[in-house]
Amino acid sequence: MPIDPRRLELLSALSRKVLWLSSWTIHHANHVRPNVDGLKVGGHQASSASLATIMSALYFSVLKPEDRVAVKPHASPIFHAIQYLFGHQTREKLENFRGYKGAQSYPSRTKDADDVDFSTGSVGLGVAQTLFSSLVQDYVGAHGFMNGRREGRMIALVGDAEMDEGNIFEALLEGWKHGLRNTWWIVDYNRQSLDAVVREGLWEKFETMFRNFGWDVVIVKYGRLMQAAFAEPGGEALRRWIDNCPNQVYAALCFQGGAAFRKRLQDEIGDQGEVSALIARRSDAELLALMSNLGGHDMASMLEAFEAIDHDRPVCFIAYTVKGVGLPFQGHKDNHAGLMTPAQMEAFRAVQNIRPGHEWDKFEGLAQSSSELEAFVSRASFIRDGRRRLETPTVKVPEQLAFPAAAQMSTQQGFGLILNELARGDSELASRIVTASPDVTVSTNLGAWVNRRGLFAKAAMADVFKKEKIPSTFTWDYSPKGQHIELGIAEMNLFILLSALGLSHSINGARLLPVATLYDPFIERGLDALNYACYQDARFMVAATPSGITLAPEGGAHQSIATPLIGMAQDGLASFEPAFVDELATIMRWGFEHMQRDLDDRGSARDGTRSGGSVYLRLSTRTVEQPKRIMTPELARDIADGAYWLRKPGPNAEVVVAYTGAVAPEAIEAVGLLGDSRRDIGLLAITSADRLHAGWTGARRMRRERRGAPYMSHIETLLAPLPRDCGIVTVLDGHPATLGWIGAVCGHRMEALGVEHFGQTGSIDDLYRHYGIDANAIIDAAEGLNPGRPVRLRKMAV
Ligand SMILES: Cc1ncc(C[n+]2csc(CCOP(=O)(O)OP(=O)(O)O)c2C)c(N)n1
Ligand SMILES: [Mg+2]
Repeated sequence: MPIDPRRLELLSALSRKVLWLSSWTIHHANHVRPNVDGLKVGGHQASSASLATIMSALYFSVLKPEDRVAVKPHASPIFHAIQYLFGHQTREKLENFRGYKGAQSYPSRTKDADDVDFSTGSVGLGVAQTLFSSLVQDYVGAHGFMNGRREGRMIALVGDAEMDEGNIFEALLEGWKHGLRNTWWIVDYNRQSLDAVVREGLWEKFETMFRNFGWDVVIVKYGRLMQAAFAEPGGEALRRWIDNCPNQVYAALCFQGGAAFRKRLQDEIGDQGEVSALIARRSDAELLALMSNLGGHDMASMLEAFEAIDHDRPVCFIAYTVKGVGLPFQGHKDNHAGLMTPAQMEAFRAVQNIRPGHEWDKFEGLAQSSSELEAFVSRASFIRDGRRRLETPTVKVPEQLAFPAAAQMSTQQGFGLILNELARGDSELASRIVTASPDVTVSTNLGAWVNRRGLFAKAAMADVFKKEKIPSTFTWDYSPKGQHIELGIAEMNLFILLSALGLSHSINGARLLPVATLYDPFIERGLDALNYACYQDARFMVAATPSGITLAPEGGAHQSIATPLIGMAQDGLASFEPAFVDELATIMRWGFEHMQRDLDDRGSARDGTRSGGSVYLRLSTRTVEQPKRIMTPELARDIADGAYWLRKPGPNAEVVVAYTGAVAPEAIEAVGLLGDSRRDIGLLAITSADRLHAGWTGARRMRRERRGAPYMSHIETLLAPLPRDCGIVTVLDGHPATLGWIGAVCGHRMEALGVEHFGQTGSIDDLYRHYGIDANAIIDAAEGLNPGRPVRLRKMAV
């Protein structure tokens, strides 16, 4: 269907306006707003210009309210400008672009006020997030959670150099396995990266690769001006020249301008009658307009490309563009951080007809009437349903999570048992849990849950082994009602999937409670994706197991040391390392509520800790004797807050041993042996170094801010009664710095034991002795801190 010329004209005008506003935003940040740092805001102007037409086409015309978009990080000024025209972004925040509480340099779900769908910034992640969000939408639909909401398309605006990020390819594979639909990736093929011009012929690689994965590929290379010129006599020769022109040369000529293009064309094509006449008919300015009229800058071509899609298969659009188009540094290989000088800005202002003092007027300088433009913008279907964050009621969490008690268990085993109990029941909580694992479902004890709840796939697929009656512990049945998403090994995919699942309450209006497993050391493999998931406030629970050197016989390569510190340092992630299964059940119960709690910047009234977020459980395969006790509400609260006395010290305490996780038996044994020679010893069970530390720093901050207020953190309350000369020995199977701060809480001398090197294999006893976290090492440390009567009995080597 031909495109209505009026619509085309209005959209083209808006795209010019958006380019002006984004340029002015950046100019303002550099030259108008007092800039005390003298720092220049770069990296946006040229990248943004690339996408002005495409994004205007999308937001003002093509997008539906149910669509969700990940915008290329450096196109953020264009995004903010579009939102400004919709009335969803303020002039004040644009004037304060990149400033304190101003519009963000990269679109941010949590920090921007203008309805960002997905945070981007670390290139590659936003792209893959759209793919996983589409899978999550399918999951939500298959489980009947759509609530009448229409299916949306998940759309990524992708930089061509962004395609170098490996996580995009990992995601493509997963998308193919899961029958991806409703996903559009629009590659801004400006053939430039940050440093330079990209390799020749990349588009061919993209094309074959996407087709290979079952995607539709649409190449939008020539704009309308070009197409008209190709139809003129001699046009074919011009097209051949354009097709054969190397990226570097084309970019350089775009920068140099019409006269340079003319000279180059004359030199290379020579005097060939018709094509020479075609070129000669155009002024330098017209020739430059023609040569930079690539598909991605041509409103009609982009609208046609988008509107021609009549299926829900995934589509990759490769849109040819010029980086910085329309600006003085267009095509220059150094333009990534390019800024217009004040003089260039004045020239640009003149071309755009912007009167001084009217820079922020919405439709200033456009030939079309403001009221018509305003009406057109307000009719955009994108904004039809209002703001885009959906509200979702929380899912009730039972008072306690049950598990069959046993005298000896590991936390990993307990995790499997707790989920198995949930899977047996019919609670609402269980119906909203989605599990996921990157090919370690069975080895992380998720098997029992999967046996009961099944694997998710859009089409049912029976377990052949079961059908053939071949005995197997695990049933591998896929169906649309399944509640486990099995992924390939790539951990990046796991965390991006968690990010998508964990935003479902806001994106799809359907609350899901994602629970994932992976091996603890491989957290580092997916760390950036984990960080981004937290940054955009996705909510999930991740059980990382096995961990530390405790997995001794498994081999040195899988041991993890740094993960407790990652857990502490990662914003938005509450980390726990329980020793016993009743602690784990308490933490998971707390976690399911924490995952659903709204973020409150003020934090908890006691110590300022965050009110909601995701949860990281660092678990172990070590079988440990379990305490027999009743989980009182006080104990449950202490476990969630991070610590409790397993043996409460008296008023004359000489030594306290504080441990975390799988080394509980060593700590208990050391305290027993120390007890022979000392009267007053304490044993502190630390379930979360992270929450303890956050509470401690939070309470100090609150006391400073509100002088005299009686804010006390949990760890201060626990340690305050200890005499000043009491020594504290901390121990964990992880980096000693995790607990190494505890002496500073009330000024106690301390010794922090932990693991600083890894890679050795052996039995748990061998390795604990080797790395100095066994009972004897704890005793040695205690004696070093507080010399008293020496301990007579030592743990004997076995
Ligand atoms: C993971 C990551 N590495 C590096 C960067 C720094 N960086 C920002 S933009 C960019 C180049 C982007 O090129 P392209 O995707 O082609 O976008 P263009 O600027 O050409 O539009 C780089 C390397 C980043 N943001 N994220
Ligand atoms: Mg590029």
